[in-house]
Amino acid sequence: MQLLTPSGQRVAAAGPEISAQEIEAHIADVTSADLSDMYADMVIVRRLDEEATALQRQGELGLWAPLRGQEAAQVGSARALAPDDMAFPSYREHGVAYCRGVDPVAILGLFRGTAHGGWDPNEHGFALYAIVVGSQTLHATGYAMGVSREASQNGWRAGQKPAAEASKGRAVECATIAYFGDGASSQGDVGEAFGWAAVFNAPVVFFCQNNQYAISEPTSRQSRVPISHRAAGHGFPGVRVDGNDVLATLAVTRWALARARAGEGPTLIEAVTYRMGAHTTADDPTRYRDADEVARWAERDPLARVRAYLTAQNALDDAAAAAIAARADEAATELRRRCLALPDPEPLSMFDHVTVVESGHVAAERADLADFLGTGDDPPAPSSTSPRAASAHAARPSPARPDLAPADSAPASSAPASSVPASSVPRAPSPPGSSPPEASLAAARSVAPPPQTPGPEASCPR
Ligand SMILES: Cc1ncc(C[n+]2csc(CCOP(=O)(O)OP(=O)(O)O)c2C)c(N)n1
Ligand SMILES: [Mg+2]
Repeated sequence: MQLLTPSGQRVAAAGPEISAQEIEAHIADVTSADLSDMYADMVIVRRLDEEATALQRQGELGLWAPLRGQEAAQVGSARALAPDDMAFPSYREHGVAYCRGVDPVAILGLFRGTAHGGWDPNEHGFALYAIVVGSQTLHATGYAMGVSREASQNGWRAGQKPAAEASKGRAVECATIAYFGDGASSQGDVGEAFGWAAVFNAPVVFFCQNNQYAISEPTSRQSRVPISHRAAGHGFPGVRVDGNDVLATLAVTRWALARARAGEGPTLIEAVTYRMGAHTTADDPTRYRDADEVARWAERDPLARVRAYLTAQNALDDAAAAAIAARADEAATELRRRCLALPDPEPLSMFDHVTVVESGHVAAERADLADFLGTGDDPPAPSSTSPRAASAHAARPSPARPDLAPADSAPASSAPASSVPASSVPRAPSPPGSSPPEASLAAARSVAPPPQTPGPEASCPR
């Protein structure tokens, strides 16, 4: 389904699941000014993405997953969300994050290694990034099932109408959306999420950005049919939309979210788009795809068509476009400044929020790192003579920033002896139910000795 052609022509669209009338009804309120705002979002998001890529190339981020080419799929779908809706992203949804009000520097902290999460999912209706491909579709389905249950327990909410057929489920106040990729569609988790969402009529939208690749694997290696067709086998609608068309993406996502809110259950949207850049900055796409293919997709650029349409409508002139570009540059400069100012965390703090009650193997890893940093029980050997430290350091590339240098050479990384003495490192959690989590955590921290010899848990793969 497409509403804006690559050259910026406004066309009508309909599909087997949605009539043209229905689609138009979902965007009847969208003015040229609204579309211009979405264009600005896309320009800014692309510019921030470029800045993050540059920061990675300069050694300031460990990795970056560029979104270039997917701006319309992300901005169009995110702008369809209501504030109370909940989005479950993968690791490339920087445009959705931007629209949900997540501070871009919080995302950079994740890729710089200064944060494990970076934002409060409840505050933004935007869960933490999921690196385990496809896992977030299960989280989203579970969340949506919880929303349904809450609605059932509380009865109909004010302002909500029951679904036309009561058997189809209850109306809910907030809908859930799960973002995933074409590659993720082959994961068992995603199939399970589809199955559960279908039979429990969960108010969830599965939003697949088919960007044509899962790292180097083309979509043809994931499915013999369009990914949207998979929904039929589960008993819910699947829609294929031009993911480089922000207006069509907005319309289709609004339609699917409305179905969810009305108690009509899940929808699968396949947004057909293209990852213009590398999978991540650790990838070289020239090894597996032709320049011709990239050039063909560049002609379908999601920003260019909106600009062409708005220009033809006299809703965006060169001066207004230049002002948007200047805003984007300012945002990028500010992002860089704040990224470089992010404080390095105390190294052992990485273990603090893994679980409520620390498990034995996390405790062992904590002790191991404390030992490595010279804060353990054993008197720290001079780093220069420590074979483990020496080999670890030899294996690490020289950091671009002196303050990220290995522990023995960087005061900022050398944890003070008082930070977490190894003698207070917990070994194993208290039995479940023996005490409230906080109490058992405190008890575990103060009582349990560190493992003296690595047990089976301590030898888990790193
Ligand atoms: C369960 C799991 N398997 C493998 C990986 C390694 N991996 C990271 S990204 C990726 C490709 C995912 O492709 P796709 O779902 O199309 O998303 P895209 O990166 O294109 O946005 C893979 C296989 C992982 N992170 N998690
Ligand atoms: Mg992909």
